[in-house]
Amino acid sequence: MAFRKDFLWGGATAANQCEGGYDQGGRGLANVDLAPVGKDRIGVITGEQKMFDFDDDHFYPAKNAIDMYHRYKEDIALFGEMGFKTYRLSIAWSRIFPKGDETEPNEDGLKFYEDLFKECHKYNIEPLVTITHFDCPMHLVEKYGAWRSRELVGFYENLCQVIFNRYKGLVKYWLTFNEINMILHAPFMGAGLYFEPGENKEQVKYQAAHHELVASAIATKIAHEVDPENKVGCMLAAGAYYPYSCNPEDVWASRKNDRENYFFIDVQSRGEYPAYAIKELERNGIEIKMADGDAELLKNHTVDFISFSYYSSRVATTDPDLLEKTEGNIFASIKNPYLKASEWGWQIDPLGLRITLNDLYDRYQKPLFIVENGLGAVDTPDENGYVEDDYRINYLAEHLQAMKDAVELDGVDLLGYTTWGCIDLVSAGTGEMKKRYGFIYVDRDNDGNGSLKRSKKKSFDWYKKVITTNGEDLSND
Ligand code: P53
Repeated sequence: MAFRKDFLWGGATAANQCEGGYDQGGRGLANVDLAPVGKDRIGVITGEQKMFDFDDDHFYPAKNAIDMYHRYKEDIALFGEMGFKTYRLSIAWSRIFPKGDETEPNEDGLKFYEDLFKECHKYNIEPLVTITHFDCPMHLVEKYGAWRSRELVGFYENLCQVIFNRYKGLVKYWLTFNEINMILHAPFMGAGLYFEPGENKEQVKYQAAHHELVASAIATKIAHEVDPENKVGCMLAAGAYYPYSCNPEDVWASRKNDRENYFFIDVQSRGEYPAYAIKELERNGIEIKMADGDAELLKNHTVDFISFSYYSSRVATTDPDLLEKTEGNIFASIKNPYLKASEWGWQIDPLGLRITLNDLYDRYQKPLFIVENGLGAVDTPDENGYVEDDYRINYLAEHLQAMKDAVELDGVDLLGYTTWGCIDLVSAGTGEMKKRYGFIYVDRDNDGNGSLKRSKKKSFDWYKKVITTNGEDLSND
């Protein structure tokens, strides 16, 4: 058998993309609530366009999302029916601390997740909890400039103290920051960073990243103190870069691009700034202010495992004629002529998953966890809400085969696999509902219309079989 007996099969979601209930239970407003659908989304999530409150000209899909806030019991029952061993979800920071800088947490918010975790355990589902999946309370954005301020480290520490203590015995797998490298690509969505005109963005981003890295080390420290059973992981938006050609310039370009992302994990896993990053920051005139004790924190509290999302590989070149960008993804990459792409232009590369698993395992020698993978596609349900999503089954089966090869043939140590958006939810990149990843269809459209009714797709039973056979049977019949 390729996979360990206790392999953690499951699915993944994020609070702001599924919960809704944005003003319920005392929840405060967060950056992620303020990303509208449509042409202004990119400006907002990249921190170029200021959107600190709702206005009447935009539709904000995260406000209500798929209303999991009220429907989580039904949804978790369906995950249980599929045989999930784990369910990855995130805590909305502003449910626990509505403003972010309070000393006392909001009991309603704490209770909500406690009930939710208990519901998971009813079905023997182990929660895998992302402490922050892109969200930052708006009060922290407005008063402190979000992660650019050192004070965020302390507020995040408070959050961790509270949740580790409260959920002791209910949760043991934690991720500190979702796709921590997203801060470089979508700084407002990823870290609440909005830039004033003329600001040195690189300086701001890397200082904020330093604060997150220190906060991540502190979280790891506290998690281990509160419960030695706790396992803490970092989380990378992964996908190896390929050189477009064997021109050494292209090879070098791909290495440099990989390092831009690995930088974060190098710190979280090896415990110090890597030499190449120190040099590069210096060359670019970026100065990171470190507080006393930061180096020790980073060194002494590295992560237990490495988790990552994988949707696609990427391509790098220095040839300006080839710089025709792929669409639909904020990770710019040129087109790979050997690959097909999804309806949103994301290139499909199962072998790239095996390559990425090997790269990460070679580099860190720690257990890995694939916490996002999947196909965003347009689904057409019949009158009962049933979708024959063979395209999704094929995508997943090919990626699972590649993952199996990495474990069986290459010896990669893999803890588990959670598909992205196991139930249809709001897209982070585009804000659309139409870009669906789920085994469970949700009746809602891009404008927020629909009954929110849940129904099983063809892939629902397929994934159930995959889990029952511990990944031995990937066939679609
Ligand atoms: P969507 C790209 C753009 C935005 C978020 O993305 C991304 C990525 C891919 O690396 O990251 C993750 O919804 C993220 C999820 C997100 C998922 O990719 O644009 O952790 O929140 O939904 C898929 O199709």
